[in-house]
Amino acid sequence: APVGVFDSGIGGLTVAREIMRNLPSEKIVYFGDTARVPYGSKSRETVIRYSRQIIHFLQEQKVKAIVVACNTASAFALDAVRDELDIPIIGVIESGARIAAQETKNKRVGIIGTVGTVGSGIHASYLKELDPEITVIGKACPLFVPLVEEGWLHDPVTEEVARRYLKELQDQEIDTLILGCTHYPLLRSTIRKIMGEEVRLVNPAYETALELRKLLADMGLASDETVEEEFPYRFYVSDLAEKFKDFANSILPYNVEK
Ligand code: DGN
Repeated sequence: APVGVFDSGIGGLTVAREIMRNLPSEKIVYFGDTARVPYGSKSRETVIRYSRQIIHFLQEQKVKAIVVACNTASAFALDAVRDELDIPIIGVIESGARIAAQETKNKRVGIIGTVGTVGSGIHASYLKELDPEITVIGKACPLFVPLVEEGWLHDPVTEEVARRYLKELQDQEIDTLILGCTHYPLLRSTIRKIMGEEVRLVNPAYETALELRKLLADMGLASDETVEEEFPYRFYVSDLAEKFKDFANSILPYNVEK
């Protein structure tokens, strides 16, 4: 059976990409809610309702586990839906927080994400549970998502916007920064340039893929055959399939044809 992955739109492909790289035997059904993106500026209730609908769809596709690839949906909906399901479901917040707690030496961790994710304070609660001495400094960077979707990954305008947002964090002496939004790993080099080499950047997409691998192995759900189908990944979107396809082809190591 495939793994179900969903996101508010195209950003979750950064998570799907890490699953493809690190769990090459797993099939994936991906759902991107491109008709209703962004989730980052919506209320908790709305994000939970959308997430429930998508989970229902993925269950109809007979997935064996679900990855909530969207940080905002993980922040708002994961706890609400976990108990309603009889298959495992993981989000992108816990794994990122866990690695950040392990990595930080001075116990000052930054988190950047959407208004919803940063406002939820969920990273701070996980991190403080793991280590009460950790101080968490959050900063919402809402303009990053449209800049990435415009394809301006290495652009002076994006760098200028990033400098403005990250200025606050530069004064906070953080040694670890969580890229708490699906799109941000694509801005990694710009963020690194501004924050400097000393600040460890945590990519929750990668950490979540590793967590999924462990979860599937522990539950005896891992697929041990090499995927035989020519294209083991299926993508569904609620709108603008062409735009999705273009973005997918720009970041995935495969050609998505239809
Ligand atoms: N996928 C969302 C997230 O990771 O928070 C970003 C896009 C959005 O819905 N604003």
